[in-house]
Amino acid sequence: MTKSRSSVMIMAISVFFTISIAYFVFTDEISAQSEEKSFLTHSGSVIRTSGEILDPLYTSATMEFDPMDYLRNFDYGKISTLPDGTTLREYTIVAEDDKVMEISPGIFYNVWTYNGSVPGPTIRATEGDTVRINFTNNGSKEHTIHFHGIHPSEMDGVFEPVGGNGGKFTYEFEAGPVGVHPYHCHIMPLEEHIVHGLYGVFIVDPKEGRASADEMVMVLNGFDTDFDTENNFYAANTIPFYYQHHPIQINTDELIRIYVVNMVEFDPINNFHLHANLYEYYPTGTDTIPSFYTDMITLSQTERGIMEFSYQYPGNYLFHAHKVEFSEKGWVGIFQAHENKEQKIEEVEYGR
Ligand SMILES: [Cu+2]
Repeated sequence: MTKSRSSVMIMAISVFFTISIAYFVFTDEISAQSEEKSFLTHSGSVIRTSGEILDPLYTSATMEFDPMDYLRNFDYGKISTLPDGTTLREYTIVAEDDKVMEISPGIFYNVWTYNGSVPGPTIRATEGDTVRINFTNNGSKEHTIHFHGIHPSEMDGVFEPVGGNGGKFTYEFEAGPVGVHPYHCHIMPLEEHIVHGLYGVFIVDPKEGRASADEMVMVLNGFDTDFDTENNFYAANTIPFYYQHHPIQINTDELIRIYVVNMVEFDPINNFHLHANLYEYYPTGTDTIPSFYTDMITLSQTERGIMEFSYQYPGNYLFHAHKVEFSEKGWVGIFQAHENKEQKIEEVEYGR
């Protein structure tokens, strides 16, 4: 009787201690997980986090980006014909500066976006078309869109800051010259507005078109996630290593055309090396005759051009920055070439 009573007592005490320990352990863990902290970014925005600076809580402002979707996505605008018979292309671009994107697993960064994306949409028009951009700034700061190309001063997106919280401006100009051009915000401090993601690509096609090809856009970009004016990550199209883990599918004997734009800040140069092949290179895409036949180009800030090539043999082919630091921090990808017996490559020429 005494023995069983003491057993019950021991059991009761054990249960009490187990519950107490569990209470302290779990409540501690629960409070650690649910504890939210505010983090002030150098851009002045406040991000709520679960305690780790690089681990903000997902919110409605968390943005998703699909580099495979971006790669071959061109925005030709809403097309209509003007009274003089020329083509009008209208685009809507909305700027925001409160989005958070997981640019690498566990690395969250406050991105500033055109149409909710970094880079913004690839605007595409034909030489001589009227381009009309209906711009709304839904950010908290002033922003603009500065297009590279030829246009009147007041359409340059420099001296007409567009106020936040719904400010509007209509950019209108004739598309030209033929080529591939960047567009980006031009509010000071410029570096801050660009590196957060306010940039995109503007393609002007020649009236006679180009030879049919599998066309892609690659924006070479980087992210300074610890705000020390040095990039921590590099990429072709925003997400480090994306095209290495998700190779770009292409066909052999098919012309590949890449519109490449270097938007990396802080580092004076970037470059593009293609494996087991060479490409025709048209700097800025303005000429109809390629300037180089090479496997390596070097690009400074906003330098860009058009690359054309095809693969003869099926297989996996790397492309990457030959500045090894950049490729080791994400600027690397793979083309996976598949046998293509039906479609033979066509000569690249204009006027067809
Ligand atoms: Cu801006």
